[in-house]
Amino acid sequence: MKKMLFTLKAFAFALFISTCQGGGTTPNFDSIITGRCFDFQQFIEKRDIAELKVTVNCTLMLNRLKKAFAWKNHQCPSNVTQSDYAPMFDTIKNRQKLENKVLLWTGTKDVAHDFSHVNDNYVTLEDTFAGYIADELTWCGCSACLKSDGIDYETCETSDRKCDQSTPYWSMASKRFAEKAAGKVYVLLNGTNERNPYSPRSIFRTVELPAMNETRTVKHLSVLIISSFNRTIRTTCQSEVIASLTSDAKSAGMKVTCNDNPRAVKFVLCAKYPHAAECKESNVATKDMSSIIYIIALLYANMKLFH
Ligand code: N1C
Repeated sequence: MKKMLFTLKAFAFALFISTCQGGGTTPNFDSIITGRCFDFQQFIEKRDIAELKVTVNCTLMLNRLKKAFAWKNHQCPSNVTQSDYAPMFDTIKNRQKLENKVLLWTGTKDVAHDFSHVNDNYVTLEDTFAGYIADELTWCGCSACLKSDGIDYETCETSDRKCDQSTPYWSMASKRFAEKAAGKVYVLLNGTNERNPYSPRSIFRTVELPAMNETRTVKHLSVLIISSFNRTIRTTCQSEVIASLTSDAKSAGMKVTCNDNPRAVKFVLCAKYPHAAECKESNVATKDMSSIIYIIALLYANMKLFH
């Protein structure tokens, strides 16, 4: 019995350690950032979005990015701020406005990208230089680590996501992105998530909306609420939390419209999950639906190959 208890304790401890320890900086961080930097500038030519074109010195950009966090321990509160990343952002030469194209998201990253990848009329932060180079990467520094570059490849763990050394990067990138927005802006919210879809901690609420409030160049906020297939719907356009978002956006000078499960997004989801029950609904003419799904699936596959 004692032996069993000990084994159980050891297992629980191992589980605790493994869940506490986040991963360290993404291996080959330098090469990935440099490769993405050249890649973006080369291939953006093929996408018909002039506003996204940039001129960046990749070596200088990487050095400034690393200088923001290298040799600094990851801790809470964080010792890396947005102003540490400012010199890096200053290497990105592009100040063009994005008129009627900005697609913001919160808690809906994958769908937002599925959608923007098949339609050049929508641009997410990850379609811009700053979002593209850092997407899905982890990074942090250490003051006394074994590697001589001051970057921690073992763990980037902090007690709160807010303290991650990458958080000020995303805040700064999101702020600059929102400042470029003009005309109509779209925001994709998750209607099936148990978390508040308009979370007071989200970058959308704390950074992007205030940035648009400052510039006053956004005149219309189109709220799109999407539901993951086969999940309980918790938030709709009628929900209190959307009333609160509407009120904030109106104070920022925007007209607000809201759509539950917009067809355009649903078609993209159905291209990805053609067998989902939601894609077989009789309220969509089956023949029309299949041909649209087919076209979108082709587009989707092309874009995936291209990316
Ligand atoms: O905190 P969030 O969402 O509201 O941030 C999303 C919002 C989007 O509109 C983007 O423009 O902020 C921008 N953004 C990114 O593009 C991005 N890519 C990756 C913000 N964060 C981004 N990440 C990572 O996801 C980053 O680590 C950040 O902390 C999360 C935010 O996800 P969320 O809570 O769903």
